Amino acid sequence: MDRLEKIVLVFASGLLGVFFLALLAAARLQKIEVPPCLPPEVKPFKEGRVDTLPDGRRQLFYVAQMWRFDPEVVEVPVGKPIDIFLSAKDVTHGFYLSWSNANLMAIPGAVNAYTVTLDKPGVYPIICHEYCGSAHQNMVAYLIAQ
Ligand SMILES: [Cu+2]
Repeated sequence: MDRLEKIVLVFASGLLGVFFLALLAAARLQKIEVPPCLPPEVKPFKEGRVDTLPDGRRQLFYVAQMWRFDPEVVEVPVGKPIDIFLSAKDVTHGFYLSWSNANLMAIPGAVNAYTVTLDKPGVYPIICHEYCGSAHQNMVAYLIAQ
């Protein structure tokens, strides 16, 4: 191997290491974490519901189906964590909670989850971002934070 090739190889490897460390640092600063596995007792569900835990924490179980989310309108407290569980009845749908990092796929037979805290009061639309059929654009629900 030529000396220049070795230098380029060492430089490229070092740069790769710097990029990787920058990625880890950015993820840590942004508090981005790999989502944890769901507990085994969380099974796919067919009906949407809202649970309030004894400490006041809300758990929202959303079911996506052509062309709506169930539940459609939910009131949540501002500044408290909200656990979102999501499943689908028919086909794959999307779930994007506007002005937040909650962006999930609703997959039939599976449950996806995310925890979000809404710090400002307001109406947060939830939209389907996966084309799921002819009335896909009507698929919207609302979280009302107050
Ligand atoms: Cu959809």
